[in-house]
Amino acid sequence: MTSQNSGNRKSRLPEAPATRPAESLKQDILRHVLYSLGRDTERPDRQTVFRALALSLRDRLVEKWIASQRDIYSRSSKRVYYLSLEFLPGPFLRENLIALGLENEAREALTDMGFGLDDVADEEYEPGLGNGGLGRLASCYLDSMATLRLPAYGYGIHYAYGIFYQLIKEGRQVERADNWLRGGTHWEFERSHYVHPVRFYGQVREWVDEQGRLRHSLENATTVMAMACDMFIPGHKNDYVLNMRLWAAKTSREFEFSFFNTGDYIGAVEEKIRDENISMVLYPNDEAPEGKELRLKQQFFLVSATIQDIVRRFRKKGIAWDQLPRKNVIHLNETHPAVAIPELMRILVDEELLTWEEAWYICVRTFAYTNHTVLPEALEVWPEDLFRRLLPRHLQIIHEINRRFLHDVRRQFPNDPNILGRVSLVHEGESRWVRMSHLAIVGSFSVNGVSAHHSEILKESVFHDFYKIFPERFNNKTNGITPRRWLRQCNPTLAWLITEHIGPEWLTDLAQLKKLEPYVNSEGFHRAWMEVRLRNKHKLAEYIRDKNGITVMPESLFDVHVKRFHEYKRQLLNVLHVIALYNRIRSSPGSVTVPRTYIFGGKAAPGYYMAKHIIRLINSVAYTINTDPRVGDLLKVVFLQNYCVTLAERIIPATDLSEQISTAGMEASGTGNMKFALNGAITIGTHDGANIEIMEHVGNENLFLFGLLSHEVNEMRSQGYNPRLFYERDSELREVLDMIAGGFFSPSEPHLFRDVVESLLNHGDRYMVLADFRSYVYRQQDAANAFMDQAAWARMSMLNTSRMGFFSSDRAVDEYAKDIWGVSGV
Ligand code: 73E
Repeated sequence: MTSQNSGNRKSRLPEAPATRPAESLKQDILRHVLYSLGRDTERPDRQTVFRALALSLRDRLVEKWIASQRDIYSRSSKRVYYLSLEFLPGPFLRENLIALGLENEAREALTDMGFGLDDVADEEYEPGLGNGGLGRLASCYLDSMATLRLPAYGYGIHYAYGIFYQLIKEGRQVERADNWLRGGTHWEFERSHYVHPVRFYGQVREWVDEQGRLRHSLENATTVMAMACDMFIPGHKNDYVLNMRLWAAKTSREFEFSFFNTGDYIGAVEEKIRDENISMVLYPNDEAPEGKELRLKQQFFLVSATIQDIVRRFRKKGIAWDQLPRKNVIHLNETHPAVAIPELMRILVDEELLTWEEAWYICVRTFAYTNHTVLPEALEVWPEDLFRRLLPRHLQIIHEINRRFLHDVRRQFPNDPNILGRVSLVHEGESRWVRMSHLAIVGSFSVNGVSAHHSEILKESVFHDFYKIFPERFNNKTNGITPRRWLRQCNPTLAWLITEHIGPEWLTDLAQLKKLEPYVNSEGFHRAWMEVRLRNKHKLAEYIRDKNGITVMPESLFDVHVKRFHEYKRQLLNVLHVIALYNRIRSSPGSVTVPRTYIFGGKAAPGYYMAKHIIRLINSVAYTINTDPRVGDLLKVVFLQNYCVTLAERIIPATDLSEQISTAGMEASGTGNMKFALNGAITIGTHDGANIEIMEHVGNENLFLFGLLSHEVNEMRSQGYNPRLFYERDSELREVLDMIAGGFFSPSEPHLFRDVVESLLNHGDRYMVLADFRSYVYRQQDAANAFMDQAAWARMSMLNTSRMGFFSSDRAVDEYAKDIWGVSGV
């Protein structure tokens, strides 16, 4: 560790003025315009003002962070380390202003300088350091950990390029690099002297030391340095601030004096670039890992640097190693950081010279693991050869963990020899694979799923053997979302209306929303509620007109399907229904009475052919429908490009109907479903993930569930599902599929979408789109009928919001803290 001496711990923080009103904030902004950004204070542009405001807030955050750290330190609290390959924080400005209670001051200060807060906030470019739900969940949880004052740290990777920027060109997804750092880093501190070495490759040397102990060390390793970049996450108006530490890769050679003196200058620079590639780019694959060597390097890079940080803090305490689990818990967000388990073993056994048993005792009490998906293709495995080459010592340790584990299993299940192959950490077939989920389960004291339904599936099928071996480890923690960002910040007028009626406590105690229920029968509240919603829809309509050049009616039913593109999320089912509606309008005008605006958004992994093809189909269908004069205002289809947190914040408050239509049993939880319902949208969804719990809370009569249940999906599959039968029996469905296959939506390339239809009719329809089509169409009709009665719809909308209290990430994190982590607020 080459960190600078942090100075006398007792030194005092600079005195802050007792209050920091708008004037003081304005002075800070101007000071940063001049001294940090080197611009004329007379004529700063909007971007400069945004950056100066961000820097002024960072000043306040860092003061509070230091004070919070001192608190944790002086109480010697147990710490939570949340390890995630992804974080998706979204834009920080408004969030930080709200948390610091400085929104009005900022507005005033900026007005004084001739700027509007909204315009300045629009200057922010969000860090897209995650793919979707998993990364966004990590960020919601940090927000809640800060609000609950937990002694917690987020650890991740400082990717130079986040999730790609999506353009739609001629109906197709085109990816552009997301250079989120181009405007500078105003929220973070880059700690260029705060680095840890990370060592890959090389060979394991076995030797016997003077005490006769067998020792292991790594020789000829390649070393890369991990540099800390810190971003601050404030709690809601509680003066408490957490740190999200993201590691950036730096060449180790710069730290070696001789590096640039070897004569081969260009070669030296090339090596530098190769080393720094590790944190260059986020893998854009959601739920289908690419299995590339660089990805495994990224995982180990995060893990090694983080464990060094944890161990460094623990060593300072000067207490015995067996106290590690009493003072720390390391949470693994999915299996992506699971190599932390052999890494901690390696440090304890190889470096600290604990016995295997001592070290293992510590490990299994330190780690906890959350599983987020049961899709077979998403369960992470690595070729053993690759592991051996990149992390030779870790593979040895995994083998030893496995040997001992299988030994115990054999004793526990003497009559079931097949169980050994099923639970082994290494899959043995033609080729050998390390199974990361098995490693994570065996090495953790807690394994949780992310909704009640998903956690049951883990116990009953995916990890059933492990559940028999370690029943006490399995538990459920239903996901949650932060009400600060997903109501207060993204929907300020609705938030204001709520606060006006029930006070502001809901912001940190979302169950308080229940207090809205008495108002659902008040006409005045009804009106105000629907006015706010309509205003939000007007704003989104303006955005759509600006971006897509399409005019949509704010009074129409806004039916929204935004999320990553994946076949199991069934955007295709939605579009089949859109086409069916289109056909009804054409064949019997007057049969469709509720005008609808369909809004789609989401990215497809760049290598996921079918997902990209479905995006193209949606855009082609949109073009056909939007330009058909027979349709008029009855139906509009819009694809908004580059769905991201910023865009979600615009869309969600303007949504009437929220599409959550995954094949039952496939969406572990979903969190978008919660964001929509919290903002008063009604869900149309399947019996899947957290939809089921949303139904239990808001009431069956306040959402539209349809489709097969997950056990029915399984039964239908095992009995030999025949999608053709549905095609043959259902003439409306048949017409839709024939149009797509026949080139109706791609007249210049009639065969363009044939393989979409093939995947349904001839390749088994893995996601049961055809099996659920009819019940979806019926339920959509119910939704349209309900929308015609605006008073009844308003009631449903209000009841959704008022009953969503359970889905706060504060509740979820509190459960993690009590049931898994054993920590409480400082
Ligand atoms: O159901 C969502 C869940 O709400 C699930 O698909 C998602 O996690 C959300 C938060 O719990 C998820 N993402 C991934 N696995 N599950 C994933 C896998 C590999 C790479 C990136 C993301």
